[in-house]
Amino acid sequence: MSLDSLPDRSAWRALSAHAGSMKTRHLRDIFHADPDRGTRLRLEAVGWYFDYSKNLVTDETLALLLQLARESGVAERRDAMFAGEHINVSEDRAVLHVALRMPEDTPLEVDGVDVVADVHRVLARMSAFAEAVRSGEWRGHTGKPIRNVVNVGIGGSDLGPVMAYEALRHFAQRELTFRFVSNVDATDFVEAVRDLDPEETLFIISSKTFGTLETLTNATSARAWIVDHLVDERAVAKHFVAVSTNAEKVAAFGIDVTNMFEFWDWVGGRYSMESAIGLSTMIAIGPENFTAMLQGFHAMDEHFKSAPLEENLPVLLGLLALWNHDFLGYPTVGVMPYDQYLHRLPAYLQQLTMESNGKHVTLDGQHVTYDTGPVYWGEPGTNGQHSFYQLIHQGTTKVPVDFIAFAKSLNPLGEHHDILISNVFAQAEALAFGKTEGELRAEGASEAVIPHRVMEGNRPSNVLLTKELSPYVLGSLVALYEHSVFVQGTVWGIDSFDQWGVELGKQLSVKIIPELTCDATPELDHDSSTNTLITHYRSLKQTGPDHDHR
Ligand code: G6Q
Repeated sequence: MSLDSLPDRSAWRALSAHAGSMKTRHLRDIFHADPDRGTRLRLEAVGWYFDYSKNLVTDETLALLLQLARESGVAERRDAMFAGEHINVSEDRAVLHVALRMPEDTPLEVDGVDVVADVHRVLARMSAFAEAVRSGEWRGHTGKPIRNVVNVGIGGSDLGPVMAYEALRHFAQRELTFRFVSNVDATDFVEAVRDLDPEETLFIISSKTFGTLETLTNATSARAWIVDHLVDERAVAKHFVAVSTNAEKVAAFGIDVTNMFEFWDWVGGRYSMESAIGLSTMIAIGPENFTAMLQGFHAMDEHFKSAPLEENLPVLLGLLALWNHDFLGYPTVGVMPYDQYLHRLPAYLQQLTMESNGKHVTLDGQHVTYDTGPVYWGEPGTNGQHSFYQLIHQGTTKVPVDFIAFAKSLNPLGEHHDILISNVFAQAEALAFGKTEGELRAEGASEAVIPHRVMEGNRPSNVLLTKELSPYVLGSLVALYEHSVFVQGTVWGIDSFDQWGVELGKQLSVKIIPELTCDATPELDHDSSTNTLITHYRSLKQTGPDHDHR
């Protein structure tokens, strides 16, 4: 399908003109003129209730956005992804995280291989291993059962596992302790293991490439920690497993490849939490719950694949984000889960959205002439309300917010849950409708304070509501955001599946590492700022401990 460049598509041009008039309108008036929109601009799919009526959109806006999706070939590219075509063009790879959650009886041949059969072969090995650890059958080197599981990985090999563990803690085997080490800062490793018994500790070294400096540095320290305490190199066999695509490097590191769980180059790091990268999740919640999570992912995949665009949850979520960013000019999106278990979801979504769509060239290498990926950020509610929500309500930057909420608490306790959820509805209401001078006066507010208390409103939000957090629901939620990222990336015509932007920093740090050792005297040939920083660092390193600052 050949496409016009984005700014030349008729829907894009129409939306640009339409945005001019929408910017002069207020959600108060839009609701006044269309009082039933709250019952109309909503969608129920895969157990989710999606209220998008508090966006600055009309039926015309929505029709134009859907036309834009059609003119941008969203459905065609989606089908190409599901068929295993190499839609990651800059790396010439298929993009098949959807295959990770396909049922066993749905073969999918890609480049001559049934990838679904491979997925289920690895899932079966993961299940057997997870059960062995959970039951105590897998013993450490000295014969003690494993009580602590430490995932060592970074980026996509960390954020998914830690987010999923935290999200699904309620379903976890509580006798086991889980830790996640990602940062090359030794503090991360030292603090993670300081109260653990090495005899009862299993490390999962998670790295797609098995070449990531941070992970290999932490893994080397972990191996030294085990070998030093257990005083036997052979202990590695019982205390280390690997998750990777690279068997050679796993073996070179000293982990027996029979203790390696594989995945494939068609799984992007940030799209890998339900692959073998989710081994820690499976050990925590058990294979049955892990399967339920995969089913949740798959249900959203099927919905994305088959629902008409106008009733398609990821399509609408993606198009609304694009409308807010490209046409209304809002630079960020706040994601606020009103559930403590989801406290790492914003960090996870930051990577998913920003590493995927933070790109300035199109698939054919042209510099874009429009804005791509917005900044995603957030915190769980209600904590954020007592810090940065001030700016969201009265600041000069508008922040569209995705509120995520559950009708039932996993920890019902007194009035807590109704209080929590009342805040979701109240915040969305306040953002949209604000508070006028007239309302304040009627309440008897003093004239001097009225300007400070006026809430302009007209700030868009979505509410995603479902019954209860579960492995299935988490899977469907993550798949929803994955596909909404896909929709936006497709309209922008960018490669949402590569990440060249993180490479340069990695290369430069490798050059600088030897320059930081104090006795090294290599000629520094960076810019004057970097040279001076390195020199100053070296001299600070040589000074004694500064007790006054402790
Ligand atoms: C994700 C990125 C990146 C990656 C990490 C870890 O999409 O590619 O975050 O996951 O750099 O890479 P390894 O798993 O290869 O160690």
